[in-house]
Amino acid sequence: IASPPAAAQKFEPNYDEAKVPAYQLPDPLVMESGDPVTTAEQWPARRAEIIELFTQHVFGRMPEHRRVESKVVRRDANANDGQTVRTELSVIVKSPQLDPSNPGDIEKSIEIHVLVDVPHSRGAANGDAAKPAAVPAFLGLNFQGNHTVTSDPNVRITPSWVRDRRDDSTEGNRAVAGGRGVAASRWPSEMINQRGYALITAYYGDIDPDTDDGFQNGIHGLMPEFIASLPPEERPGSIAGWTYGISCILDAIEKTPNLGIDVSRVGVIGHSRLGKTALWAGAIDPRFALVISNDSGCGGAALSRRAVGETVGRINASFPHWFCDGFEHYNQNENALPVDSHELIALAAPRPIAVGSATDDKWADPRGEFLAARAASPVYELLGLPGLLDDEGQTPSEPPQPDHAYSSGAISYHLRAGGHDLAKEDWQCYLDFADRFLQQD
Ligand code: GTR
Repeated sequence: IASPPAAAQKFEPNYDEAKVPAYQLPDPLVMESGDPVTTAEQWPARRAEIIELFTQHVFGRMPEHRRVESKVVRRDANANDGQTVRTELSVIVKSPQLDPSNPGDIEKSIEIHVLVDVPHSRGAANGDAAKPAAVPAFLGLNFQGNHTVTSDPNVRITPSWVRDRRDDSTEGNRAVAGGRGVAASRWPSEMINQRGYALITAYYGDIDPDTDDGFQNGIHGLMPEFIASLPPEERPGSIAGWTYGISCILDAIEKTPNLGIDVSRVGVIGHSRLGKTALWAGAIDPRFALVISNDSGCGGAALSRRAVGETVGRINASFPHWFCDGFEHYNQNENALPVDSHELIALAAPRPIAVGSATDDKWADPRGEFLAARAASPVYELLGLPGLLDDEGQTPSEPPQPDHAYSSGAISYHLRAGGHDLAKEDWQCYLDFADRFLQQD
């Protein structure tokens, strides 16, 4: 079902709770066959079903296989005034499958540049003979290039396509030096390092350009045969592509010696469309020890069935390349969707997950994100862990007050006062939550 073009559609977002349609959420603890899931042993089979449903109906399918090479291109042991060991990696992602019987098959590759900031005093990357213990890390894609997360003049400027921002940070669709540091507030690497964590970040456009290019470029361009072999509705969108890239980055981190990162303690984080991406990455890549969704909204942590703010129909009209075409069946038809966002959150179980919203970010439906986080709790409880708990250790009936987190369970939810952003206050919540699970001392 194709939606009318965005311009032809007059969209009035609903923000009135009284007008939220009646809905029933799919039960994460009932198999597609109707059989209930009552023991922890039965969860993996249900989990696999939910992953398959999100693959077919929301994000599309990517290959299981990845081929990744990684090389250190720069190391600076004195970044952030000596507090940080900064490493830049060149990560080459190759076509996942070549047909050896077809000599015409040409191997293609893309390059993702990865910035790795490890606290100087902690990581093995400082070359300390005593080899201090490797640190846990946060891995997140950024929106404008690694050179925008820090004012360090040595960080490479991405040569990939960027959105023309019509300011000093871009010239047409090219990133330029004027953008250095413009996104630093979203990536407070000094603060993250001071708390004993590394930061791993890469530009999402190095993986797949955020334009509707018919999937000729970026990661999809590496695998035309694979994509052509899929049912058209399951062809992967950009979110699936960015997610695949995130797993490739973790492969590269695993392969690179002496980075000073403990790969068994890496959390995946993302904001907005990259928050949707972080949720899906955490769901399908079990190596992530923590999952963080910041203001991810529609197609992310917000319940689609509420249709508050941005809706499935609206997001598919504005961003037709983000999801698979199968998702369009649910335009103005959210109740027919066989999954909803509480199940995307529950796919992290038993690993901890944090969902962050902001009071003024109504478009992303903060209340819908809270309700989804809460509705993921039964899966955690089945696995013997507390889900979302309020300050009294009870299931909360209402979201927390602004600038307060409900974070004593394995699901954390906080509501920052302010607008759509990944702010220092959000990081403080995520760092506090991560301390409970990822720090060993
Ligand atoms: C908006 C979009 C949201 C969110 C946001 C972002 O335009 O409607 O779903 O993803 O972009 O990524 O900043």
